[in-house]
Amino acid sequence: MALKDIQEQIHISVCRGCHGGCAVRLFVKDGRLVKVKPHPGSPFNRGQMCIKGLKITEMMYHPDRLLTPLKRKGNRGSGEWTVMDWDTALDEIAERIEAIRKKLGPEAIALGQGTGRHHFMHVIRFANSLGTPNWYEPGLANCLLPRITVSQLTYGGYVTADYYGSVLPKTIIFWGHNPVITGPDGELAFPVKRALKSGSFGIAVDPRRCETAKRCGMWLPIRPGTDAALALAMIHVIIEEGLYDKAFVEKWTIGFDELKAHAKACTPGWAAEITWLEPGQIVAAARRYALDRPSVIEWGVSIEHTPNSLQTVRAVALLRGLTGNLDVPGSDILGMNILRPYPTLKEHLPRGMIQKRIGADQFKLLGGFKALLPSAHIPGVLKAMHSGDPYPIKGLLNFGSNPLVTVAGAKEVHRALMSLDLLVVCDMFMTPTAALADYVLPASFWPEVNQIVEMPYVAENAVFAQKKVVQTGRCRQDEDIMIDLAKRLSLPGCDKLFEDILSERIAPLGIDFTALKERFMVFPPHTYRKYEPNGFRTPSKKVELYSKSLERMGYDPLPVYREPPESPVQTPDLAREFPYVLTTGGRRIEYFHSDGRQIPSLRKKRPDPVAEMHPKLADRHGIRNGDWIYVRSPRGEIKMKAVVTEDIRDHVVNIDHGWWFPEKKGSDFGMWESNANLLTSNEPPYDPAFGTYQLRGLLCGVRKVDVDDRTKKII
Ligand SMILES: Nc1nc2c(c(=O)[nH]1)N[C@H]1C(S)=C(S)[C@@H](COP(=O)(O)OP(=O)(O)OC[C@H]3O[C@@H](n4cnc5c(=O)[nH]c(N)nc54)[C@H](O)[C@@H]3O)O[C@H]1N2
Ligand SMILES: Nc1nc2c(c(=O)[nH]1)N[C@H]1C(S)=C(S)[C@@H](COP(=O)(O)OP(=O)(O)OC[C@H]3O[C@@H](n4cnc5c(=O)[nH]c(N)nc54)[C@H](O)[C@@H]3O)O[C@H]1N2
Ligand code: SF4
Ligand SMILES: [Mo]
Repeated sequence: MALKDIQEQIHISVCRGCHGGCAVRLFVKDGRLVKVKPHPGSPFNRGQMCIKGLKITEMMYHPDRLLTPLKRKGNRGSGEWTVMDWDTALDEIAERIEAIRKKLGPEAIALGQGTGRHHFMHVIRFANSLGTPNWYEPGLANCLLPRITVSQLTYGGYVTADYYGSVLPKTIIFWGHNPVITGPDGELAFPVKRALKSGSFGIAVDPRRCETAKRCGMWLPIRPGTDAALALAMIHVIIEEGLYDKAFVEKWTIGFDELKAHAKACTPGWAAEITWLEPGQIVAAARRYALDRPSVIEWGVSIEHTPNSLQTVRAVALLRGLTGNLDVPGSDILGMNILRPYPTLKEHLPRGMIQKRIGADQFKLLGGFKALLPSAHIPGVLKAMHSGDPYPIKGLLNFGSNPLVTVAGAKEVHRALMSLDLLVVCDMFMTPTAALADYVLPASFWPEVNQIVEMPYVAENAVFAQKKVVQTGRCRQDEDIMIDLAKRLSLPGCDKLFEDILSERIAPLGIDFTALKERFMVFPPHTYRKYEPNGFRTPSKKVELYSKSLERMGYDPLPVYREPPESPVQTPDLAREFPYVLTTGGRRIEYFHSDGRQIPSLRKKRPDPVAEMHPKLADRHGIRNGDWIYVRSPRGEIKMKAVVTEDIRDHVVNIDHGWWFPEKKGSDFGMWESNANLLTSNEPPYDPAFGTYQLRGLLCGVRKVDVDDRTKKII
């Protein structure tokens, strides 16, 4: 052993700087993480990492990191805090939860959380054991749930791209998805880059020529919010030109004739007018996907950020079924689901409470009995907080989310949080949301956490051990905090050891968590064509091109295009004042949503909130690259830095989301200046099944910031 290794301990673990999955080596010296390097032994990151993971020591040991529980001293949001020990903080929080529960019932306490963090399932467990149906995540209605649910309804399981076998995809459609930057949902940027380098042909459906599109052979610069029309036209071409897989369709699908009749009118000419694409581009993309097989569709969150999310995702999903690009080598493959489900204690949530879940009766696939992961509808929860309708919600326990910045309609979110009796926020840093809390609890970063990590996310083809190797201050892992709170409230399941929960999940692999930590990764060989012996796991045992389940729930059984509720076509009067199409939130490599703005090396790379526009659009307003501008929508106006680029189609403006300014401590952290969610709305219309609100394909205008305007507070 080298001398260096004696001084430094090296642990193999997994990064969770995004949804996660990169195998890492953590170098620990004197109880401190001194360095992180990629571990070469994983096919998912192939010995590479992104900048967010590599900067973890800078994040963990940042001077602003929360290290101890805090209690509010002055008025809500005054920024005055008392330092507390854990026992006192949790005793007091438990008492206040109990008081609300006694007075108004458990449903008056909501649980909030952020996107796919390690503690995601435990929040649901805590909510169920507390007896409240009202937990939520700002993704779900707007992120991944539509893709998972539609996959389940259409092919009986979630699908991900097959980059790990001996056959690579020949064609990859990146549909509103930029995995070279985002690598979400389990597959990481690295295998995508390798496939494109090794000859896979990429087709990017994206209003921007994003980082992934730049590596593709074809770019379809679509008008935001119109993806369902494109997918329907591709279905039309594939059927009318006879490009579908006839044997597969015959044997393994239902509803082909209905789909054929339905898509008859959805010609490339019809879709071209809606999507601002050329008919020839649509035909070429459809032919390539259907003929140059195996093919995959890498679908992203953009197709879900519309109030037509169910039908948009369904339209895209059907392309796989028509062409037989399902569970064969190099195609989109069905997950192996090698783990047992997380014990969410749903049996402890009384039936009456399920019915009381906010939004459950209206959004059946978000919160109803048929929902895969039933959760509450955020706009409804906000309303219950500030108006007491349909019943009061007076407490919010928020683990790892920054809703003031990440939920649509930031002003309403603020109003709702200000009307709470109890707000508990658990985070690593003081955020705009945490600043309004009664109690702020310090959370652990991923090298301080024990968990198991499924790859790909949801599909569970492989499992890794994430290990706690260091401890900072009094920070604690979210699950441990919830377990301690559950004990104080004597909730069901509170005596269960966390490690036993993890061990039970991996029991089907014949090992426990301790053994997994030693082995680090289990990645069984993939079984292709899992449907062959017993059919697909749908009611008909086939791919459901026509969905009777949706029909029974009152939703369209065949996909339909709906014009975005606010658009140059739908609201032409509004479009005179707000002439451009706005899309928000395309991800950046340096940041995860609203995280990371206080990390100097990341901020240096991306110092300002950005609005991208085409030179023609910029010229119309005298805007030059690097100018500060205002972007306005019918809801408000925010300040952004203009990036003028040919890599976006004319008439579209793309803005960053997640912006606040940790350095502006005394003034709401500048959250009213450049927050994209001041331009969005959480008002109806919503997707009828998921309750999705619109984050892409809104209307906006732009103007240059005048010199004397530059320091003005906008609202
Ligand atoms: N306009 C617009 N809005 C959007 C989007 C968009 O594209 N446009 N995207 C939407 C989508 S898809 C999503 S998923 C949401 C994401 O919304 P959020 O999940 O609310 O986003 P984050 O900014 O990541 O908030 C996470 C907070 O949790 C903290 N945190 C990180 N890890 C942990 C942890 O392990 N424990 C604890 N306790 N805290 C932690 C971070 O410091 C940060 O303050 O945003 C949505 N909002
Ligand atoms: N670095 C980093 N990685 C992340 C995240 C992060 O914040 N930072 N967030 C994570 C989360 S929660 C999520 S949901 C994923 C999202 O990751 P992706 O699914 O890749 O989504 P985005 O990057 O938001 O958008 C992808 C592309 O869609 C384009 N686009 C915008 N509007 C439309 C539209 O209407 N139609 C089409 N076809 N394209 C459109 C954008 O220009 C962008 O290039 O990323 C995850 N990974
Ligand atoms: S891609 Fe995600 S898991 Fe990999 S290093 Fe970056 S943040 Fe970590
Ligand atoms: Mo997300």
